Amino acid sequence: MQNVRNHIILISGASSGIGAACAQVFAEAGARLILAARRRDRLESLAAQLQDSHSTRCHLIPLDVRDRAQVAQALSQLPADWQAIDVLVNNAGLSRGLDKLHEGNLQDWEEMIDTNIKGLLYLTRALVPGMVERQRGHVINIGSIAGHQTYPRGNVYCATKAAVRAISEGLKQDLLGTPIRVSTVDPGLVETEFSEVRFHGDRDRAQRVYSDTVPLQGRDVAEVVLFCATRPAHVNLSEMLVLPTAQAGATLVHRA
Ligand code: NDP
Ligand code: 8X3
Repeated sequence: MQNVRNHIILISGASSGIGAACAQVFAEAGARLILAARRRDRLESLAAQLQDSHSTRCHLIPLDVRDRAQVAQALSQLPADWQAIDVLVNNAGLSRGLDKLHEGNLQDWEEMIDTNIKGLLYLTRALVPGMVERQRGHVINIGSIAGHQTYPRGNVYCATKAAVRAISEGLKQDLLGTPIRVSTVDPGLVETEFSEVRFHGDRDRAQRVYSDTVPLQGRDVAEVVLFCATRPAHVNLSEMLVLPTAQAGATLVHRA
């Protein structure tokens, strides 16, 4: 098992859900954290809580991953002792809407494509060269079961997660011969702010997604991410599909 104590972990989308849970489990393992998301106040309170509970050193980069210039600037301005990033957890992402493709909202599409695909690419492009130079690093992309199975009205969201799979595969091929690892962790139903964001703030509709069943919690996924990062250097957990026991497919969820 590899120890991640004092390793530098950059987590995008750390202000909520799976990303915040990743911050928690890596803090418990003694890592240093670079926390990225748009909501600065959320990052600040998470960092304060982790500092109090685990003496975790955190560096915050409030940013919108869709903004290519902002990403490049934030990463190029990292203090010297935060530059040697060991693990990039590409987690920032969202779904917007659940509509038939021919009735879809173009703004929703752009937001998903720009965040889930382009944002992930910007961070990866900015950070992997340093990993190659240092001959050390791990990229862990948060995909989804939606990247394996397209479901009705999921169209564009599912396409973005299929893209995450393809990008992970391509990056793995391009890094072959280096010690850099690339993993994808692909969850099923996880109870986070995901559905509230998908349904543009409709909390009742969001709650129904998780009702009468037992979904995953952010921490369940975060523990798998930590497990990937702590395997011995010659072991790469290439693809991890993580479902609740009550889920057998993208749309096959047991409800009591
Ligand atoms: P949450 O909505 O709880 O968290 C999403 C995170 O992404 C937030 O921290 C949000 O921060 C961040 N984010 C969104 N857009 C941007 C942006 N433009 N720039 C920077 N950060 C951004 O949802 P989850 O934790 O569930 O989602 C995390 C990942 O897991 C996503 O990639 C999602 O697709 C994936 N996933 C989720 C599943 C689920 O059922 N919940 C299942 C499978 C995969 P902020 O708003 O502060 O910027
Ligand atoms: C999130 C899971 O099934 O809502 O990626 O698409 S699902």
